[in-house]
Amino acid sequence: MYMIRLNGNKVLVVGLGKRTGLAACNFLSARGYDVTGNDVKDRSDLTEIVEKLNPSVRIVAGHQSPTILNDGFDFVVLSPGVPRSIPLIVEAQKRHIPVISEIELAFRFMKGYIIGITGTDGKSTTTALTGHILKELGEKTIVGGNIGIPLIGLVDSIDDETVSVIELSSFQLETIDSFRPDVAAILNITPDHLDRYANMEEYALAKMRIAKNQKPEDVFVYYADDERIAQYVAHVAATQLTFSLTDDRADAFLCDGAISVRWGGLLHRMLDVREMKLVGLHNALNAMASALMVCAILARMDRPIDFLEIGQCIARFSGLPHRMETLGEFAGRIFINDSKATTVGAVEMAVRNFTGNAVLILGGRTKGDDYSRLAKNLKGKIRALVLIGESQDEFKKIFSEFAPRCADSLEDAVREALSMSHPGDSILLSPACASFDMFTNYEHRGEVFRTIFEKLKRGEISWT
Ligand code: UMA
Repeated sequence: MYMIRLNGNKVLVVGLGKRTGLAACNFLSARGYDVTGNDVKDRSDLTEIVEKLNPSVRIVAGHQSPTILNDGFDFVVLSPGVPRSIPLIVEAQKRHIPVISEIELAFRFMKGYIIGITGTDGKSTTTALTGHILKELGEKTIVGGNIGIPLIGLVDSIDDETVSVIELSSFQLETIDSFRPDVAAILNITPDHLDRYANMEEYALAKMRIAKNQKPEDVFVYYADDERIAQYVAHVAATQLTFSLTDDRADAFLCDGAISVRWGGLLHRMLDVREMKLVGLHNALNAMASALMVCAILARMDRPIDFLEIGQCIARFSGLPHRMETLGEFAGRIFINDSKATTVGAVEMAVRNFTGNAVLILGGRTKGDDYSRLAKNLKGKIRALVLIGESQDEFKKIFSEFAPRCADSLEDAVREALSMSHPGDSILLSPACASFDMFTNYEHRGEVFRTIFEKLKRGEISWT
């Protein structure tokens, strides 16, 4: 396998975000590398990060001119939020300076076993669920990557027996080189990040990179009902395992309402989906993917597989915050926090079980998704629509048939939603957009929503 050599010790880390950039700089400088951190933001906007950086890290802030490279760097670590198309990175590539993601960097130092999970929707839940099962089975497990702590920040806690369960975004996969998971999964590929990718093919190919270094002894798990993934699997060298809602020839499927796995020539019933705390068919799919990944990694580790016990671990998993998270009831309305839903596909999934009894809070920073499709698919599902964020003008037109109301803040949006809803309805924050126009990230958006709900309950906010 061709592998970029990371010779030398002079490193440029591009993108000084709270997560990746900070962790990558500190990891490298602790190992004696000569590190420069760069960000397009001015230094005054990076105070919080600078305070946490190892003092030996040099900072170049406020611009991303290619001239930065004249300092002579041996390699570049690129944060996932920074596109490879910026002139600094284009120039680095022209000068044959290796450009890698923090995931690739971490991989060079990793031990133990690796499960890598990607997909447009459901990857955080599936990553957390897979980690939860392995932990409950008593395996030493870490969970991170695009969810929670960046992988580079976890490397020091990994040993030969650790299973690292890593959520991977397409952004992170763009600049892997030799990264090779023992078990990889692609859950689904639906339109997302089309502000970064020229088209769906480019986005899908970025996701497929998860399997590019896998060998036949590795395992690749994928959703057999997804036609887009099916187009690319012929090029995957790993042993392929499938999960499906419709095809009982898949390796995991629903058999009489039970998640069932074909393993070693036998069919094993794991659990009835009604035993799961996670609701919805999309979560049954996530659970099937997790079940296959757990079986595959246990087999790789020469551990026995107790199918019923894995089923019970799945049943006990109660999900993650900000993903169809029921906050509780106020004034007869159920508040649901689905702030993590930043794509059309995720919102379609969220409203699936509503029949006109939800008020949806939608909007934020758009990502080139097909919002007209969402407008069609919301029909009959929601009672009313409240728009937030910088997408308001665009969305007022696209969703005009719902006569949406606009709100300047999330608190105003909640007030509007309360006034448009009836007792028994749900108030659903499921924005279909990124949060960065109004919030630090989707977690922040979800926490603000939770705080508004709690203040309403305590009578600290009035809405009538
Ligand atoms: N920046 C530049 N130049 C640019 C663009 C950005 O310098 O052209 C700077 C920004 O000013 C900022 C920094 O880059 O200071 C931000 O870097 P980042 O966006 O990589 O942010 P991190 O905080 O390091 O978070 C990243 C992931 N962010 C993105 O991919 C956008 C986090 O995923 C991830 O959790 C974290 O690394 C740890 O691995 C978030 C996400 O939204 C949750 N992911 C997308 C998704 O899930 O769909 C891909």
